[in-house]
Amino acid sequence: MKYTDAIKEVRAKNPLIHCITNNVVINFTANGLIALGASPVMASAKEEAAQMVQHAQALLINIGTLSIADVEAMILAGKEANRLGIPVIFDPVGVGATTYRTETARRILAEVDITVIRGNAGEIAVLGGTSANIKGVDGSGEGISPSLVQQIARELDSVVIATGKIDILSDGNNTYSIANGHEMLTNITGSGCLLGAVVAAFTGVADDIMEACIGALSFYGIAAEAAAEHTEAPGSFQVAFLDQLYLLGDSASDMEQVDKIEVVV
Ligand code: ATP
Ligand code: TZP
Ligand code: MG
Ligand code: MG
Repeated sequence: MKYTDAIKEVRAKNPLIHCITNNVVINFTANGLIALGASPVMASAKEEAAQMVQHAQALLINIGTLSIADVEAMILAGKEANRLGIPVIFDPVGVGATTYRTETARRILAEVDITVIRGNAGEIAVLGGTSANIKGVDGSGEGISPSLVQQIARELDSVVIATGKIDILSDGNNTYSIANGHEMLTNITGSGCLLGAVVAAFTGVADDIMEACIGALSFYGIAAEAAAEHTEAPGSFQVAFLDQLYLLGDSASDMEQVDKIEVVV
């Protein structure tokens, strides 16, 4: 499947994405998934988190607002997703900012087989054992080298996506940069968190995980570029961005003419 067909596949199959995510972005994530053509469900009670996975095509684990109960649910759901063979996307929000976050991220990586890790460049650097400049849940805006992302993907045995002005993704062998996007995404909360959910939707319907990730990242960045054309402040940008997730991409040429995908390592 071509990466430009990935969005059509999402819209045709309307995958259910189980999101155990933070309480800042729950509503934005649900609306973003619906706009895209997927279906969200948020079920974070440990009593039902694993059972809900049985209905889903992908699982998102996001540690943005951690509690002990959430961590238990994340691990139970993650193990069930592994048993069923559905993709698990992990967003290590704020890893490195506190010991609890770092220990929890390591525990999840040890206990759950993660398909794709999506973090800002600083979070990915921390997971790779490098120190990074973390301010709360925000990265410093500094980039990360493609070869380091490739090395981290090998070490963690997952596809790794490090986002920022330029996104880098690697499965440990093939490494790409994607330069689509708009800096307005840094002026709204949850743009990284929603991207993790969008990656989950694309991987949930795909045969090839890397191709699904390339499709998700380029689609998301191009949607942001289109939204920024019509708006000049964060409130209206957020609404326009949801609209573009809904409107963009039924024609492959919408994306092919403007994508900025390169092989880098
Ligand atoms: P942070 O907490 O540092 O804001 P995040 O988890 O929100 O990080 P980002 O790295 O901001 O994640 O990535 C979210 C989306 O915003 C990605 O699609 C990324 O490509 C895009 N993005 C981030 N910074 C820029 C930028 N300066 N220019 C264009 N797009 C950007
Ligand atoms: N605090 C804890 S989680 C969160 C905040 C502000 C949302 C972070 O969203 P993103 O997508 O990483 O900007
Ligand atoms: Mg952000
Ligand atoms: Mg984030």
